[in-house]
Amino acid sequence: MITAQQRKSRGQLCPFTTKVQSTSQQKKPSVRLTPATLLYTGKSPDGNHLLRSAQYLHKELPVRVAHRIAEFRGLPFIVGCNPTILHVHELYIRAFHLLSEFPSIRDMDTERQYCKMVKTLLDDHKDVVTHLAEGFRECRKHITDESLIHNFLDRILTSRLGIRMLAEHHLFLHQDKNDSIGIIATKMSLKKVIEKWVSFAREQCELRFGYAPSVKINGHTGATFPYIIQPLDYMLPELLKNAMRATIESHLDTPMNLPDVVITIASNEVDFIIRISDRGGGIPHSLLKKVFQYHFTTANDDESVSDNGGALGTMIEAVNQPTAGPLCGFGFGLPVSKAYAEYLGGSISLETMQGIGTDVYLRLRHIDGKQESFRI
Ligand code: ADP
Ligand code: K
Ligand code: MG
Repeated sequence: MITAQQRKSRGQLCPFTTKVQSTSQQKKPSVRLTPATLLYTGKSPDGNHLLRSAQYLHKELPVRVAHRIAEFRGLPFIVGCNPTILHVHELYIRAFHLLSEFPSIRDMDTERQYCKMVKTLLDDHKDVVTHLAEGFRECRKHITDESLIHNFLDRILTSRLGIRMLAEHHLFLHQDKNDSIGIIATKMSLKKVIEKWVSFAREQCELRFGYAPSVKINGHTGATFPYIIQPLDYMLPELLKNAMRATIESHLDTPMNLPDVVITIASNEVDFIIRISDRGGGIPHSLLKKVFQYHFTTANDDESVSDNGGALGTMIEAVNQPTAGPLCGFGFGLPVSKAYAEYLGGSISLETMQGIGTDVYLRLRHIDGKQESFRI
């Protein structure tokens, strides 16, 4: 048994002795697809498209997981030793073994086995975001270079989003639906997706306070277009929750007279924009620079982390989400949403009027637009 101290003195960065034959995979570049490729790889009645899709995943997933393992190994020793982070690192190593040792997929029987394994892996990894949030919260005090944690989290979380979208796309290809191809909703109504999360966020507020701000949606409310709903299912509740919480907290003395949260939708040939405007008092000058930092939060502990279902925290554990987990008050809402938006070729920007309220702009590229959107 080698102690952590001994490993440290041997100059190992990370407390791992498990051998992973991932070096060759770590050198391989990942093959990222455009959503258009996912959309237009034709369906064939003999299921040949399923075989080709599974073969792509079979080659691609181990490469992506190997890249993440390399990043875990590059973490400072003190961080890599954190038991929660170590646990996630181990999950990735296990996933790497399962994925890379799976036999070549040449028939539908093997393909079915492969799907089963991928489904189990998705499930095993569902709490990874929460674990990373917890792990880094415990050990970030030892790290002087803030950007090290920020960049690591940006990369692992967006890579995870990509892996999950690809895996779910393949699994969903098995379903025969009129309004979707794999993970792509071919006629997504943006307003409907927003409304789903508005009701959810309002319900959570009502559970906690007994009331919630009303929401108005205007602009291109009739817009429908092909898009991938999963990342919206993460970003929208986070942004709505922030707007509602600010609205409630800045009007504690007039709960029956809350200003509306106003959402404006715009859709054009290149992208679509969602603006969420609240009159929640704005973000103080002194905090503005920090809100996009991982772990920065003004939620106090009793209303957040300890209260997993709390309206003020992240509500996502209540629904089956790709990033499910009690992230309440972890201060992950804005930074993760921003990382996702940028991964999807878009952006999140924030304009605040101190003393009045905040406008958040979520801008995303169309996947069937005039310009290339992004690669998954
Ligand atoms: P959390 O919601 O867990 O605190 P976020 O990253 O979502 O983490 O937000 C970080 C902080 O930014 C919040 O705690 C809050 O202080 C501030 N904030 C975010 N959105 C708004 C908003 N619309 N109005 C006022 N403050 C906001
Ligand atoms: K934050
Ligand atoms: Mg939040």
